[in-house]
Amino acid sequence: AAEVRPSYHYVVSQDVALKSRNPDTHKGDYGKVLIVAGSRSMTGAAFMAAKSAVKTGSGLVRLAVPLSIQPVIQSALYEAIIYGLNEEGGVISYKSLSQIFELIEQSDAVAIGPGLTHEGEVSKLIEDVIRNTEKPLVLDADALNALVGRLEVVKGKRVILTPHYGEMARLTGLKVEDIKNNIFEVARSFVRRYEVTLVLKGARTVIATRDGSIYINSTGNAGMATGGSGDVLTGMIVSLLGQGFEEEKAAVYGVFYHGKAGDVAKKSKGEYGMTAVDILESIPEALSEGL
Ligand code: NPW
Ligand code: AMP
Ligand code: MG
Repeated sequence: AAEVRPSYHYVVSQDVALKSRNPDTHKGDYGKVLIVAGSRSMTGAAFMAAKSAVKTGSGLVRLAVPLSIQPVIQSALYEAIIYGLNEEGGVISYKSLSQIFELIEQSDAVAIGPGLTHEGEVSKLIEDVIRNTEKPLVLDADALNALVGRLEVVKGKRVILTPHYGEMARLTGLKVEDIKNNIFEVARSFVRRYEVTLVLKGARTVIATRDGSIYINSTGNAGMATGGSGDVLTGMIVSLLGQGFEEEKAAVYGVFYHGKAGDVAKKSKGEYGMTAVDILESIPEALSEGL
């Protein structure tokens, strides 16, 4: 095949303008998303991803977590429907596969990974979920760890991968330094090989799309270097996918507004004190500017 000429786009607010909602509308028009996340020690990752999807405008968010943590999430998150999955020791088990598929059937888009851990059967479970669905997927955190050495399963699927440099190093076998020094080339050759949408997260997040384009984000700040920040992004991107945005757009818009929410949070909390929850609480203001 002929080499696709690379094109670079620096993403600014005019590129990602949102339209106000059609007044004659109902929640069914804004997508049903499923988030599979969490484990006993990482309930927060599941909470933050799901709450972020709610705040990004999904019609309905379903969150599937290990059964034993369902009550604690339920008491903190009212807007989502929380499902308890088969588990062992606070980590989802392979037996949850059929439960997950039942939920996937009812969903427009699915995110998998935040806080799942890579213990026990998690990796095999995630691989089989990916293998057997055609729904648009966001794969983050432990779903990325599950893919190490078996990336072929995502090839050509409707998948967005959201690694930070550490996760990207694991996925590719490259060193973090080599990724940092060749961000565009690494991202583009990854996408060429696996035919997915790649969100390579960092201080300047870069999105590489199937058509050979590179999008460079312009929002965000160093206060976002805090635990849970990426889990918020995952919830935002899956929400946009569920609302009907194509993968490329969901990734580019999601990254832009995630950074913008971080910039809103910084105004009142500052770079030191702002938290991932502050970022998600700032999503509404970030999304509503200009509307
Ligand atoms: P170092 O040591 O910093 O130099 P991991 P994780 C390296 C959940 N969370 N950005 C880094 O190198 C997530 O959802 C739950 C980041 C280190 O060796 C996951 O399921 C929370 N890392 C799980 O925790 C809140 C970089 O990569 C390794 C890097 C683990 O996710 C927190 C870190 O990666 C968290 O979100 C870069 N630019 N460059 C909760 N409250 O429930 C190099 N690294 O081991 O995958 O750890 O990202 O924290
Ligand atoms: P994670 O490591 O998965 O929690 O993801 C961290 C998120 O915070 C990603 O979306 C990064 O792009 C963002 N982030 C981390 N550090 C910075 C920074 N220095 N400037 C802007 N964004 C950042
Ligand atoms: Mg992360």
